[in-house]
Amino acid sequence: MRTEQPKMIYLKDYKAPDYLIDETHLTFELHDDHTLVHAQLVMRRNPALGSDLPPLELDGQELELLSLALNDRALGEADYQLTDSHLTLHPDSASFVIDSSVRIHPETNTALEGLYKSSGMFCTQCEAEGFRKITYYLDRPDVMSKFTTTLSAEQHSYPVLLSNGNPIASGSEEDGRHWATWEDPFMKPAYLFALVAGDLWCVEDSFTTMTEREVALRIYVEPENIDKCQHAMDSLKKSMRWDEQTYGREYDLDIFMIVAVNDFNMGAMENKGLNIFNSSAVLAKAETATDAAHQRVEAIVAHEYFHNWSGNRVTCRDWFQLSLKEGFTVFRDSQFSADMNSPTVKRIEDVAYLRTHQFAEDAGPLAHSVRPDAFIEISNFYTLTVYEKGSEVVRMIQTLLGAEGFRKGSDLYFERHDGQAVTCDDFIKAMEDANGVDLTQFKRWYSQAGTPRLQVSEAYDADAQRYTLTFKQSCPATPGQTEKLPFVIPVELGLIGAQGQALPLQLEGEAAAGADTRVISIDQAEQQVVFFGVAEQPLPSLLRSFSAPVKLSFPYSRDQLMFLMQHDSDGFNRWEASQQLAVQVLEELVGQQQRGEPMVMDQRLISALETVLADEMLDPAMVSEMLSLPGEGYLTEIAEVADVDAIHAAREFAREALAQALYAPLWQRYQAYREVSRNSPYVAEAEHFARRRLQNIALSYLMLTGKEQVLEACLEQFEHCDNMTERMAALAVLVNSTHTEARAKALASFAEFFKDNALVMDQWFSVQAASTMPGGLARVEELMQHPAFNLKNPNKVRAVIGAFGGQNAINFHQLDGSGYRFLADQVITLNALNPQIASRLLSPLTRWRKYSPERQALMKAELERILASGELSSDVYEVVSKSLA
Ligand code: B3K
Ligand code: ZN
Repeated sequence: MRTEQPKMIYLKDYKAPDYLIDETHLTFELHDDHTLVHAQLVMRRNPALGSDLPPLELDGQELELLSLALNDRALGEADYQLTDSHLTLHPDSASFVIDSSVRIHPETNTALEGLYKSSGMFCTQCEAEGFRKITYYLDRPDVMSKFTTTLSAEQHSYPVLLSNGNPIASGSEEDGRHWATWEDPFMKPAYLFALVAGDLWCVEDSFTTMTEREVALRIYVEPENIDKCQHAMDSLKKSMRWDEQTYGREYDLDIFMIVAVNDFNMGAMENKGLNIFNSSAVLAKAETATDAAHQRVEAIVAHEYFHNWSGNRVTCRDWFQLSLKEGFTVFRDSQFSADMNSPTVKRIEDVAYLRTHQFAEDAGPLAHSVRPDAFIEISNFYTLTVYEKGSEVVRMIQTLLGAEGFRKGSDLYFERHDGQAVTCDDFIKAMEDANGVDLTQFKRWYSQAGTPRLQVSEAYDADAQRYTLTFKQSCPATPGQTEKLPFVIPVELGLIGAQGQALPLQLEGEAAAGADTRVISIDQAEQQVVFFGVAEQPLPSLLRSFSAPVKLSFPYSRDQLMFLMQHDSDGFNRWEASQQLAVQVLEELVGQQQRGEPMVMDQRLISALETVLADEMLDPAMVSEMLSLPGEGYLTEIAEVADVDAIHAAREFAREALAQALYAPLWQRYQAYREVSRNSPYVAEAEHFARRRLQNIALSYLMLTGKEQVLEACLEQFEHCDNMTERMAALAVLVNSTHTEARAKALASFAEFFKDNALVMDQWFSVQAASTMPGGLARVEELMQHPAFNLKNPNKVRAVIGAFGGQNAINFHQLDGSGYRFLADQVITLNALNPQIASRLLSPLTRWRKYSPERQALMKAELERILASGELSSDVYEVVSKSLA
């Protein structure tokens, strides 16, 4: 908890460290009621900064100092200064050794940062600033050290003892304890340190690298989960091969380990050689994990593995540079997932997520640039902007340089900076140097927050056969940034003729027509692009593959959007046309609802989706994406003032209208696919994911018709399927239906069968917490009384409270303010237990400016109540105070 006014930390104040730590030797004595940590730090004055000897200020929090020595000389209280965040001592030579012993209490650590216990095992989470809760240290990423770690624990309860690097020695003691020593040959910052001790089993495999080295692969889990590791292991091997083939990156240690833990604040952590994962991001098998969970496991395993180069071998100089490793690594994992599955579908999913969530962040009170310039609590900056927009920025570099140029740049980056802690500027410089280009203006993407708008208009001169597109870019003000300079916006585009054919493109200065899809770099506030030799009035296909994270507008008519859905050669833009058409139709319905008029659905959306559904050649994954109407979250984001009730009513009305009109083809698809699922074993691969996805979307539409045969089919699927994907989908539609009896029965039998599987119960919780049926808050409060609920477990908090606040707008935004009050109460409780989780839960309240004055007042009042509730963690304080500012 905060004892002083929280301080803002600025990028402009960055200073290199006064001292370096060449070697770090750690000894952990793990006990059930305390842990002793001894640290020996081999240090020296940073030679780059001079030869004087300024005071040495080590970071340390919640540590009980037991002893301290400088060069073997024990220090007394007069020799150092101790506060609750620092230990200051006074070196008397340029090279010296510090020995410290501290006592810590992992057994009562509910913040899940530093060393803590989860389901009886010891584990760590040090990024960003958790290592300072383990020992006194220079806890900053630009201090890199060679670590040796010895851990000892009681052998019976903790047979497995792990840390980073390679195991070099181990032994038993007479008192029933044992120990192991690990040595990591690579220099690393403290945030990549990890330790695990527990009663774990492991699945083993091996990987032969591109230079024929054997690497042992191990996934450690609690014994009852040993049957759920194969998918993660397969994903790991695919990732290792992919990174060799795509980026020329080889793994560097003799062993790579993943450990699954049940209590974890996020998805996973890339500690060197010893990745620690939320069990939800490792464990997957057909019977207990959905297709989406399988895909998430594959993506997170890949993401953490890819960090070994983008993050660990080349790390961040300071935390303002977080996107250097996170944006780049998200980009790398998205390329990987695209290659393993369908690139178009992966792009659609990423863009839908970005536009719903990151665009909202970028338009709200917590908007910040990809490289922020100030923060109070770094944990609050593991954001969609740093991760997802950061990935979009890297993607734009690739679009501008081409795949080959980008690879040259990444090769140079890894070669030039291996073993260093660097900045986003260093990344860009490598891209520039490898390609002989100047990215100075492009770098505004790192420093300017907010989502740029790109307005496009057209003019066709039939006589001159000239077609002109005019681009106007602007960017709204964000906190602390009123004036924005033009961005470099790569716009990938093509022109389409009346027969649906791609028109040849001839730009100014070109003697003849060239490729029929181009990347045009828009770098001025207003800019014209002229196409020559255009024989007919074209329809432009703009921002193909969503080539830049901007809000594009072009005055397409609904008929033109239907035309693009049919004829655009870019798969992403065919989907985009379907979404824009649906947005126009839904916005019209919202207006009718608000005016109290009867809602009347534009038949064109129905007939467009009918065509999609009738196309047997179309990838079922694409059909699914097109059939999925824009979510309430996205409709909220694009609305000036979001009318929660009207948006929900309009979208439900449209879904029902589609279900009625398309009943026959949906029913036919559903039955055919269910038949396939019934007669073939579950396979965790893209084409099977796609089939089940469409099957389940069809089922959710069909249920809206209330037909008896659909309910029967739903129950048949729920009871007789062999996998969680079909079971969960059937349960979800029952939970959101008016078949109260069937719903209660299904929920009860599901809980009875899966009561001992925490991850399955998380799904059971969240499907109910997200149910838009009336009475949501009462349901959520009841769920929190369920024996399987536990406020100290982040997965449970996310499944119940997170799902209610984030995915259940109609219940959360009840006009009596009860949803807001509930969420604020939970934040206040969690603030004391786990500040990072408390701060994340706040997110729906931070968006208060989006809603009607009535709701705004209620939401604001809850934020104010939190602020006044007592001693706040820096995490919660920062989010609440910035939201109210
Ligand atoms: N690097 C970690 C995130 C750590 C978050 C700390 N609050 C996971 C990842 O992005 O790979
Ligand atoms: Zn990451």
